Amino acid sequence: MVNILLLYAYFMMYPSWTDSVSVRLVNSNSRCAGRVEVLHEGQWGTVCDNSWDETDAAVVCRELSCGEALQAAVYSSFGPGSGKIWMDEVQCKGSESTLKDCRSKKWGEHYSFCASHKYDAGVRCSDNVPLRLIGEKGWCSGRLEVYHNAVWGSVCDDQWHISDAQVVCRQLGCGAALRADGNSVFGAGEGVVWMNKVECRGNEIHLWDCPLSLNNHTDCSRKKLVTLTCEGHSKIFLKILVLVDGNNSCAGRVEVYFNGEWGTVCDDFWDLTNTAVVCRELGCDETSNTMRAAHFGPGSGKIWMDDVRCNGSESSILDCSKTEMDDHDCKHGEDVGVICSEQKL
Ligand SMILES: *[C@@H]1O[C@H](CO)[C@@H](O)[C@H](O)[C@H]1NC(C)=O
Ligand SMILES: *[C@@H]1O[C@H](CO)[C@@H](O)[C@H](O)[C@H]1NC(C)=O
Ligand SMILES: CC(=O)N[C@H]1CO[C@H](CO)[C@@H](O)[C@@H]1O
Repeated sequence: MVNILLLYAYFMMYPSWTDSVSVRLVNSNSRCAGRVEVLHEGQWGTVCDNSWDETDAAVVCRELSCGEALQAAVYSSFGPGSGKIWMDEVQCKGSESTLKDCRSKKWGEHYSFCASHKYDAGVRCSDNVPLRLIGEKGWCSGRLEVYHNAVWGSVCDDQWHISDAQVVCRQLGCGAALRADGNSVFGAGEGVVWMNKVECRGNEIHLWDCPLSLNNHTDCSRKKLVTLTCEGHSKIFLKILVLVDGNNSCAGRVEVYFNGEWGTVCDDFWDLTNTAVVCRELGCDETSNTMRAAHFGPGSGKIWMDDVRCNGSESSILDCSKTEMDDHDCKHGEDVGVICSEQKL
């Protein structure tokens, strides 16, 4: 009887549960971006960011009817949650209709370092930010693309100024603009050119609030595209695939984000100096070990980097000497991994 009463109280308190609302994005000014929270046993809880990637984010964006996934945010970039951490090691295949159907650790089970809520996962979907930067240094710098008529396109550089870049950087959550360049500094890419003559004052909330020309600008040369650099973070993470207790976010296969895709790094010429740069970039202990030959399991998709040779003073692995991105003679069996420390807290 007590159980039935509890159940009744439960449904009265959480009617949305019956509407199968099971995921939400919080702590941003949009319902299509934020920290991921899932509803389970009548309680909202967070998702720890181990293995969190674009495929997982895409499932969330689709579930919320928020368009495409632009970013799988890690390290509580939308602020730490509180209470339960319901999911960890989420590994969606991409076809799931709800995040709750994705493979993960058991509900409520997670690595111990997740308990601090320092590693809550987040998502940005395209319906929130119809902008993205395509470049080598991750999410916060590169060639600007805007999402219009369900197609991503570039922006022409007539009248492109730092005040315009300011608005883009802010809208992407990337802090202040450091540079606003034209002339396709980050490469010419391909596809349509949607925008030209952007004239922001700098304090607008959205790029689309600025005077601009939105059209299929076939007259703009691909050598005249807008690029910018914001002060935000670079994107690199370690993918943990080995589900053994005691492993942590400072150990795993190295994956880097480039051109809208996560990819691995080949172990040719990889040495401890490289490992130390990765560990420092991630804010992990620099006392480290290199794990060659896909010790953490082979990745899939792109192998972005090969013949990486860092001198140790680089602040990002992407600054180290290496082949051109995607130019390699490796197989995923050579994916490099690192172990930076026992635990990051
Ligand atoms: C832009 O215009 C060109 C030339 O008319 C056309 O081939 C292309 O399909 C158009 N692109 C889009 C996305 O409308
Ligand atoms: C290390 O490499 C970086 C990036 O290529 C370069 O800027 C720096 O001067 C190099 N430092 C040394 C000590 O060689
Ligand atoms: C792949 C890997 O390094 N796994 C380690 C995870 O942690 C356990 C226990 O601490 C080790 O035994 C594994 O080797």
